Amino acid sequence: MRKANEAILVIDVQNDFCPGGALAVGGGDEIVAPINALVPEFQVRVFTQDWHPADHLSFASQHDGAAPFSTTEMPYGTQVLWPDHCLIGSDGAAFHPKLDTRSADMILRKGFRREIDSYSAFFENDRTTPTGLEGYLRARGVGAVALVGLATDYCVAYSALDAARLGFRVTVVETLCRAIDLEGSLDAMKSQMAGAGVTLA
Ligand code: VGL
Ligand code: ZN
Repeated sequence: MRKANEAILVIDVQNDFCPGGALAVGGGDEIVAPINALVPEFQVRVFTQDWHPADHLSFASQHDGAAPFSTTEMPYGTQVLWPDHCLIGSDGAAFHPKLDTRSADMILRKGFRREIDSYSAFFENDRTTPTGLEGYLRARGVGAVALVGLATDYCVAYSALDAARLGFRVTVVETLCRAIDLEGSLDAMKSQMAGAGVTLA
């Protein structure tokens, strides 16, 4: 059993990020069983769910002529335009059916506002609008977080960087993550995480 001040954050293990999904991450389903085995070791357990309205502005479909995986400038910076994914209430937004969510203390949804994406579990993509997770963890006495899930180079990495910036001790369990890896994004985010003091285990 881990110490009471250590939390596990299970990031976006949802059907759309698994093989067959709208934004499938290679091998996304391989991490489900080992995550199920790891979660019970922690006394604080948060699962996140990417949760978008159908007209979300991170979708290429909302921008005339834009191809999925191209980028656009938003008021808060550069945004990748994704295929439609994780529509609120859809099967694609549901957790992987084998993920044991009974063990979750808290399920945090993010990305539900049309105008702004939210890769991180802590802040929307402006890096300032809080999701409330920091307060939840602090209120429970958490000082360290371990991250697993999808995708290593987007939602996991942004969450890890924000957690480090907020002063949590942060470990990314790389073997229990899988990456999208768009144009070198995996190497870029790994070096950013290392530079921010995140432990890659
Ligand atoms: C994610 C792209 C778009 C993720 C979510 O969970 O890493 N990536 N939305
Ligand atoms: Zn998304």
